[in-house]
Amino acid sequence: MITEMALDLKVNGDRLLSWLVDLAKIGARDDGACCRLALTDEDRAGRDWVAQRMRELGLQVQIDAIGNMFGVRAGRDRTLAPVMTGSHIDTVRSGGAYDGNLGVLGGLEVVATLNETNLSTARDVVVAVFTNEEGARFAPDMMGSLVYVGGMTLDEALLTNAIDGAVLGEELQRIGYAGDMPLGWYQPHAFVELHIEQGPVLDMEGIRIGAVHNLQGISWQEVVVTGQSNHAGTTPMRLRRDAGYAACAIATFVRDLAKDMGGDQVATVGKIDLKPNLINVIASKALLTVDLRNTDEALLKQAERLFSAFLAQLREEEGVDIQTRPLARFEPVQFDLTLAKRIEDNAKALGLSYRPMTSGAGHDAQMLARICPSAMIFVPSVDGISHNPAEHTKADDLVAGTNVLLHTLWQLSNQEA
Ligand code: HGY
Ligand code: MN
Ligand code: MN
Repeated sequence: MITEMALDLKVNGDRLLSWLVDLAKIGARDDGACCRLALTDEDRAGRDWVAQRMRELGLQVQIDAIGNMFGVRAGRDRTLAPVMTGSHIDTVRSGGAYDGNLGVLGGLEVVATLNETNLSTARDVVVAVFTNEEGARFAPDMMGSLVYVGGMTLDEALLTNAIDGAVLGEELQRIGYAGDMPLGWYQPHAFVELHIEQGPVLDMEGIRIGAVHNLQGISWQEVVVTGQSNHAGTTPMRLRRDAGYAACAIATFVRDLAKDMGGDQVATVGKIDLKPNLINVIASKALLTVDLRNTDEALLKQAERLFSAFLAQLREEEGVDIQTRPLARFEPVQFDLTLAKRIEDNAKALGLSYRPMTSGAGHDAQMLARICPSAMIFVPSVDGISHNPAEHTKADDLVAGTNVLLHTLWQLSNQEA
């Protein structure tokens, strides 16, 4: 086995790109989106496909109690903590071809390249597929990696209800991915996640690689407004208790809140369900979600306080009942700067432009950062679009990011204890 990697070693871009195309076909919809909501039959099919690629690469496939999958390439010294990479393959309903998939398939492409060049590593190299990163069906997001690092109990996760009423543990059993590997089995030496930026920065600046230094805080809430259904024609405006109006007032408030606060504050009402949802009936009930994010924890807390004060005022003014339920709450995360610098150095050595980045999106790396040095490699998203069938990253950039991953994982997996 060879133990020195030539700097000019590159991954097989054609293989990586064909894997991305093939995986995107699983859960493909007529509108061009890729839909593999967590623990659905499409997710199972995607998992089966990835597990087959892992086996073809000679990896030992392990699955833990929350369904996280691990492809393990043995190193020379198995007593050393492994180096881990990976991401997720579950998607939002309007998913693209690269969100999460690139991190998993890029990791497998690194393994394939190491195999082909007969390169051995001191440490095990593990490619992880974390369960339910998106949180779109079962909140919170990054659930599989959160449970993995001990941030959520397995029981709590298994009892989580989906937006469609399913129970997570039952779905995990149904698709056959309730594994027996103990949670947190691998305490990685380091974790590196390759991911598309999902924002406009790299694309606008014409920069190839983002070395992610930090990631913003996330606050998700479910809001249930209860008013009174009534006739849209006969009910005087002053007597209305309109849950539909209240939901729209909330969406408008959070938008104005983000604009007034400025800086990194963002706010989204992404889901609104009205009951009875009919043209001539004043809505009796509204179920909506609020997503607030900021890179600064104190400012995120301020946004939450202002939002809560607004709800109290709305209750009074509209005469409705408003209940809130936290769905996810993660503070901003600082990644390992030594590791981020290594990513920058590798991009430079490969002749790629690079810059330090903040991640606007949540990622599994933010959870792994709780147990080991972690960082991320970003590649550009064309026009900054993601969570949308138009999500696109140029082939050269997909391959470039995977080459940075190759050299970064190689160096880390040959670091002695
Ligand atoms: O919501 C997020 O930031 C991620 O896509 N789960
Ligand atoms: Mn993702
Ligand atoms: Mn996503």
